[in-house]
Amino acid sequence: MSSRLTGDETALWKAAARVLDANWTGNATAASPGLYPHQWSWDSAFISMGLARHRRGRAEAELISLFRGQWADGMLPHIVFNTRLDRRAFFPGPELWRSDRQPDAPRGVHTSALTQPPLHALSALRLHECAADGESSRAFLARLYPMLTAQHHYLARCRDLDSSGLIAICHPWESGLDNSPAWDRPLGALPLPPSSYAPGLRPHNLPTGEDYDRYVRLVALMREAAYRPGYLRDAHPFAVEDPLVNAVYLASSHALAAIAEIIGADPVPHRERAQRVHEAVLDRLWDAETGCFRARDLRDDRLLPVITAGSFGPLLDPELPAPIVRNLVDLLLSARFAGAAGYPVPTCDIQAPAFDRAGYWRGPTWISTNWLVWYGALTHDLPVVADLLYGSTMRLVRQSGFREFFDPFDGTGRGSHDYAWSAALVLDLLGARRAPQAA
Ligand code: 9WN
Repeated sequence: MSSRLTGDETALWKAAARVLDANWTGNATAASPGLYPHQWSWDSAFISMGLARHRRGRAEAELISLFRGQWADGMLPHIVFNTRLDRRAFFPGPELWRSDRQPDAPRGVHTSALTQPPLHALSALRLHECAADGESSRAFLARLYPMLTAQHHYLARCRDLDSSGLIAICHPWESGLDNSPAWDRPLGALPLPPSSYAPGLRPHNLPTGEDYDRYVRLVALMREAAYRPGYLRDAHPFAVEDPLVNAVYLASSHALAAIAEIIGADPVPHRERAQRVHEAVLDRLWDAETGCFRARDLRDDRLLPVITAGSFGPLLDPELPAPIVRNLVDLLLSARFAGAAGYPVPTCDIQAPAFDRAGYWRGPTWISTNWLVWYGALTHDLPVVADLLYGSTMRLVRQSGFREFFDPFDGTGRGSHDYAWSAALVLDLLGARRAPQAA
């Protein structure tokens, strides 16, 4: 901790550190002790950035532990199950995925068979940027680099379903923004499964009922096809190119290039990939008519109608043209997002019919999406926007604690308590504030 933190910031720092300490399981961090007791992929990327400011060794262990779950084809699963817990500790547990029957899945650990936004290279680079011991940090990057490269190869080889350069998600859970209204149209087009899958024990606030049945049905379809890339490309009913997922992929490709330079590997293929994604995001996901990015449904090749916080994802692209950056900032500050919310950024356009202030990813503010927009604002040297995000995020946790998500109008905390990424990203924000060069 630094003397440059105010007394109140020091109290916040200690409270956030306590959450991360309490959620530590020995080799990784439970996303939330009661609700999500296992290790989630993009959670770990966020969490390790907070751990890097608090307990450096654990930040590295967190990522290494996650990559234990990586499949032989490079796929990094969205859940790595804690084998010490009861198999029924979380639904859907290992029995839905049956990774143990897949030849590519690792032995000795159960995983899901979906992936999540590939934030990990960006996170590894951030760990390096705030490391005190440069040499040991370089050694860590050298150890992680082949795993990160394999993850990116998998995405380029198996998830660029239309050879456009963009990667597709094949399940709403892969977006990280599970029940975002952006997915309503492709999800609604799926026939309802004959019987209900979702157990009655899903906690209040989470997506339930028909949506949940469709989520599980999509997994069952993938599992029946043995998660084959050819099936995902040609037949799977849900295939969407999302601006946030692709922007994270792009930013991580730049980070991989930087990591390659640090450890003496070849950065060029990563730079070329980033350039390709940059062009394809503009070409395929920018809707000039409405001045924002939207997800594209590959099954009917149309842009999806709802504008969400994911539309701001491309701010993570350092090459985003200035007029588009201005458009996004105008939209962000308008009454559709920050302009009409006391506690921005709502995850869905407030003026959209699907907006729901309490509905998980259908309106509430989340610390992760705030952090991504904050980081994007810094990428484009927009200090006023970055300060808005910083202030709003601090106000949320000061008022309501490290909750899972928050009412965007009055800041009420919702979902689980002691949510790890909420605590971790507050540590990162505070850490960046006191050492601006690491921001
Ligand atoms: C489904 C763990 C995860 C996050 C997701 C968030 C939520 C799970 C769920 O929790 O998803 O994987 O049960 O709804 O939507 O972003 O990674 O924190």
